[in-house]
Amino acid sequence: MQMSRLNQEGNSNQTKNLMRLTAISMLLVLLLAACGGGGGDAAMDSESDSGDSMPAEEMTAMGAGSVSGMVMFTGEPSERTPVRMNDDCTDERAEAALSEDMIVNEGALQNVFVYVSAGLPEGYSYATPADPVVMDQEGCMYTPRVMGMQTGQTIRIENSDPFQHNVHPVPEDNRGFNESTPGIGDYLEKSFLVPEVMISVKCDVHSWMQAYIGVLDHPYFATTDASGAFSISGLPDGNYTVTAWHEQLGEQTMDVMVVDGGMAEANVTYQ
Ligand SMILES: [Cu+2]
Repeated sequence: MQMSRLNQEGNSNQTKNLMRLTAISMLLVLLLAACGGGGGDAAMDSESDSGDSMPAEEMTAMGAGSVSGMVMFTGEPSERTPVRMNDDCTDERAEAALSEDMIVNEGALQNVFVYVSAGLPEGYSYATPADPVVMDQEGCMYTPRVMGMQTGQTIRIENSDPFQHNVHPVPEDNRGFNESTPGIGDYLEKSFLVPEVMISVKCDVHSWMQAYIGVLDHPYFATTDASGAFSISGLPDGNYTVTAWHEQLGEQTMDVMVVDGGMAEANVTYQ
């Protein structure tokens, strides 16, 4: 009698745990889908449900302020040219890829990595996001080409192509690697432990493949979109140096002041 009650309780606890796990998994799947996180199989860590909770001393460095702006290019942009690929790759694509080292849309410069490079309050550390950042290899190009992540955060490098890519970052301060993603659905999960802007990523099979990853020990970074816009939020009040990095046009810095949790505007012009 007692045994069977214990068993029942055990079973119902198991059922509860199972339901909880299922709910968490479903939430993660929804979140991933909402972020447009591409295909691949969903081998996920179901314990990463507490991504938003941070220890108190890390919370205090977060603020309500932001730095937003536009990055423009005033020169004559060179025309984007079709990327020459091998047959495997062209067969995989609906249309030819265009070069991405300089993407200018009506004067707005895309793929500029913008980050806070000085001025953050000292003595704080910033929680490492539980969610990975995702980079895909699709049609023999990296998506995104330019991205940021935090030290210790996981980067999940997916392969959406039915053939091999190898992933070969060449950092100076971090540990590099050179590993294969043999086919569609394969992925690597890696992290970088030291701040480094930028880490160049290449594929030794397809020489034109190129990506850049900015690694920082704080969350205050962004990449300009097709309209040249960026926004860095969650900043405490203070005076900051913001640096903009572009793979062809180099770096620019500017000073901004965040007051009363408001928005500081920081526009960058490359000539
Ligand atoms: Cu490749």
